Amino acid sequence: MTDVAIIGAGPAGLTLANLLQRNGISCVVLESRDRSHVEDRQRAGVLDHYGSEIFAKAGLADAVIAGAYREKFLELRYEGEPHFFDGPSHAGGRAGVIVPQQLLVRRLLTTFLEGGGDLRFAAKDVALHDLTTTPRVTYAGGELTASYVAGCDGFHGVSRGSIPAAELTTYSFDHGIGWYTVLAEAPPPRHALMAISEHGFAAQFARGPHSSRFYLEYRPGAEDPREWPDDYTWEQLRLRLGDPDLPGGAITDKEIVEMRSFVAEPMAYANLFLAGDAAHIITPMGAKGMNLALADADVLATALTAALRDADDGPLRSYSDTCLRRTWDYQEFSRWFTEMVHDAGAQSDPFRRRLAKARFDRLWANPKAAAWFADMMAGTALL
Ligand code: RFL
Repeated sequence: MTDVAIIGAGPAGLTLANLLQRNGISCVVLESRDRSHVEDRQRAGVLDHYGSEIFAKAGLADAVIAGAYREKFLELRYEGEPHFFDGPSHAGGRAGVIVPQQLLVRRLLTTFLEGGGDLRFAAKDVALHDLTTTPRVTYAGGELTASYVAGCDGFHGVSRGSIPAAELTTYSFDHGIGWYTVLAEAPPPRHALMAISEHGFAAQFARGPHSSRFYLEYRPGAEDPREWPDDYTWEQLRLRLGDPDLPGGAITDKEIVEMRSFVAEPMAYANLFLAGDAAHIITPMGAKGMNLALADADVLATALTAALRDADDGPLRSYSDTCLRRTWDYQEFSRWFTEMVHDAGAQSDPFRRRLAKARFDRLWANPKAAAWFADMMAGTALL
């Protein structure tokens, strides 16, 4: 018997496990993959200010975010013309830091295990039972009972599917946009760069001293960019970034990123609580996916601690509502940002193109609009 069975050792599950461990609440983490797979999975890169505060507040800043590089400027390039957005100065000094997700996961894993944590890798065929009484979790080769289960097993995990369909309302939205992303041996940009152009959206981010990750919007269904010759990719990047001299280089990885949003409501059923991608996914615009997962884990850790240590289940009962407020707020922000940078393309409706330009102009003309944008980028408390 343990206090909390945590399904999944991604950012949500590992953050929750560390926070519970620090609060003296027992937990067991069950992860279906092996350790090297979990540690090497590359995804998010930006920990927002609110996310780093979660670790600072728990006394985990040194263990988790030591040495992280602080982001200052975001370059938003409009038809080749640079505009530098100084987020921290608009948000009272609050800024995100660059922490690759695999580094965050590795550090959280190490900290949890060094603290005596129980994490079982390669736990296949996890199934949840008796969620309305004393939950039981079975997996290939084992079984455990727990007072509560935290479903942190991502979008394709088993936890969400363990909730009776009649108890769940789901919302899905396809943004009708595709992103083609390539990793290239090409010098990184000075600042994170997003380019708005009639030729389509493009972005460039540093991935080490000699490489860059590029993103290019494409039309799903009408074209498959994985078939584009690399020369064409570079030509498109030069056009969209408005930089005919952009140096090329070997392309070492090509992927498609889905621009999809999903929310499941409520994020709880009986003694099961969903956190992170298990409950919601969001487009990469605004870089909020991992940060939402961490924020859910923080709220859940506090609520489980109140229930188990102080016999107060009020915070657990409001867990779903608390997290859904932030989830929808970030979904709206991500959609707002998506429209601003994609609707400017020549394929867009002319009216929407003008709206996108007005949205962009407001950021530079109205300090309150800039402050709101910077605040959303830094992450909000919303409790
Ligand atoms: P994860 O990271 O998917 O972890 C879930 C864990 O659960 C395990 N699992 C199971 N374990 C036991 N039994 C089962 N049946 C299981 N099924 C699954 C999995 O192996 C895994 O270890 O979910 P979590 O913790 O909620 O974290 C969510 C974030 O990973 C996700 O939101 C972000 O990666 C999204 N995202 C980004 N977020 C950002 O904030 N900034 C970014 O720049 C950013 N870029 C990205 C992204 C996601 C991407 N992909 C591929 C989805 C870029 C990409 C390409």
